[in-house]
Amino acid sequence: MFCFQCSEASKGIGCTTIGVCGKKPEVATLQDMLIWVTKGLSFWSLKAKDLGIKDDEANLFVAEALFATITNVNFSAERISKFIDRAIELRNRVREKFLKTYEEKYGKKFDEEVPEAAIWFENGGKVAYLKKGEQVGILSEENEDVRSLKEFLIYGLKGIAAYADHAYILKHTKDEILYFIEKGLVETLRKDITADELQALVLEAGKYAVEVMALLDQANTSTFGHPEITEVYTGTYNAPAILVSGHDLLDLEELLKQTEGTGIMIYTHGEMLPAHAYPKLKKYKHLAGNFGSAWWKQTKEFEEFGGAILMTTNCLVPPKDSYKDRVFTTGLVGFDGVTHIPNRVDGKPKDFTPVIKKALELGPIPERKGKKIVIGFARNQVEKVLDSVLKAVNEGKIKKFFVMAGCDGRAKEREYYTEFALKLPKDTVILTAGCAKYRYNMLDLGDIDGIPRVLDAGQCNDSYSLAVTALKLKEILKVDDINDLPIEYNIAWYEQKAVAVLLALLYLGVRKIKLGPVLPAFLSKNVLNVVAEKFNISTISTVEEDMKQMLA
Ligand code: SF4
Ligand code: SF3
Repeated sequence: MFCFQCSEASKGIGCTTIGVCGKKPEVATLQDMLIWVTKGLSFWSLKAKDLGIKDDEANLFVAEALFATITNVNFSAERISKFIDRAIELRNRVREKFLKTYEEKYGKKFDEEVPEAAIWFENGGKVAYLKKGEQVGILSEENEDVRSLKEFLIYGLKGIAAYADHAYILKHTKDEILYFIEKGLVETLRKDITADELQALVLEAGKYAVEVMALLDQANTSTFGHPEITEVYTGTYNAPAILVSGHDLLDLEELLKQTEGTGIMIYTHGEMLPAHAYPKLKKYKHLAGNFGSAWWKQTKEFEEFGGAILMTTNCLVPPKDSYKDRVFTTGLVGFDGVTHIPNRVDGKPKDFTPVIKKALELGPIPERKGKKIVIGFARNQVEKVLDSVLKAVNEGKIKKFFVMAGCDGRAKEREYYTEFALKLPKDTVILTAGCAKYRYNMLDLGDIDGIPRVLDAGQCNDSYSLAVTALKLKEILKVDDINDLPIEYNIAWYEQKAVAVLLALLYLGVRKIKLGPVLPAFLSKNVLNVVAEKFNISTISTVEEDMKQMLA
């Protein structure tokens, strides 16, 4: 195996024997294979599009397949193997439709050369996939810089795909986004593609990252209402309980409906925390609070929790045997030996009965005292308090904003973010989104004239909200360049959704971003130089040094 898609890539180079995340070589190889056949499917989808043929199921599947390969989503060899079966099935379906229409239209058979990924097939299922997967992985591209750019593009596409899938689940789609994902994938099959062409595609991915986050924002807010400033309790009550993690708000809503009146309390974990701020979700009295913190602490926190646990998306850590039987996966998440809640059929809600039964069987969890934290500062809510924010800026009470969005992770270096937040002068405000917030959201950093010093916009995709806020400030303060605003960017990344968020910020013209805790292993030296020079991106050093620089 060779994988270097996340910030934990072994030795800063790549995981080769087993993933630091726990991904086994077999799964890594099958994921490589899945990406490859998905490129083949995308090839025919784009060809078909040129002839006016559209296969919505196939286009969406491309996004789902990419999402399934994001770090900490799916560790199941069986499930990934089934995804490959399906990719080949859909690929052949779209191909046949195309070939038939082509012949009808031109009166001759289609005879252009096609990439191997578009036609490969061998009997043998998983065994054959593993054999082929060995040949089509990341290292099959020999040129280091081209490889770097191809993977940079694919990781951006993975993030875009995940957000597109989230939006789709809430019935919001945009064909252009799905077709761009396919275009990007197909381009990476080209042996003759130049670094310049790839660079242009990486930047174009930023445009679609903005679009998809806007689409998801629209999907979330039109379905669940605009997030409101909300106090969330972080303790637990003495009652049966289910802890819900991941990013899928519809899963949470359906579970809330199905547990009403059962006496079960529902808690959020990790990236599900922002759910408490949505009017249509917070109305459920048994959405009782937030338990624990960021994803990487789940081996400790899931064990302690005592109730049933539902993982709706990333980040799943391979569960320990001590609590594995209380964990359930759904959507694209998978782990062999963990019960999976199947997808919706015919528009009917998912059936969470096994999770509910488990929670009741486990009985009441212990009562624990917790503090309250304030969330819900997405764009709409910020707009409402913008006058007081501007007043504080004009009176010099707020000197600077620090966007500290992104991911959290287990690396020791990430203690930097807690220290950074603690040491920031009292006249600064942190704007956050994503699970990076758990490094400082319980610190009691106080407020400035009633404006909390940590404004939490929501999940990682709600970084879009932060960008909208920045653009709004640019307009009000009549500033020509977004980089002239008193905003500094200190972004933490872990997985590929954060790559999409980064590309979105670059597309919006944000420069001088600090990216940590480490620079991506997938950026070759040359590519890194170009990125650093063009966008003025650098990595973090010490808290003191960075703060001095950013406050100057
Ligand atoms: Fe390693 Fe990250 Fe890939 Fe997991 S996802 S195998 S930790 S690089
Ligand atoms: Fe966190 Fe996985 Fe990235 Fe949505 S839950 S931000 S790491």
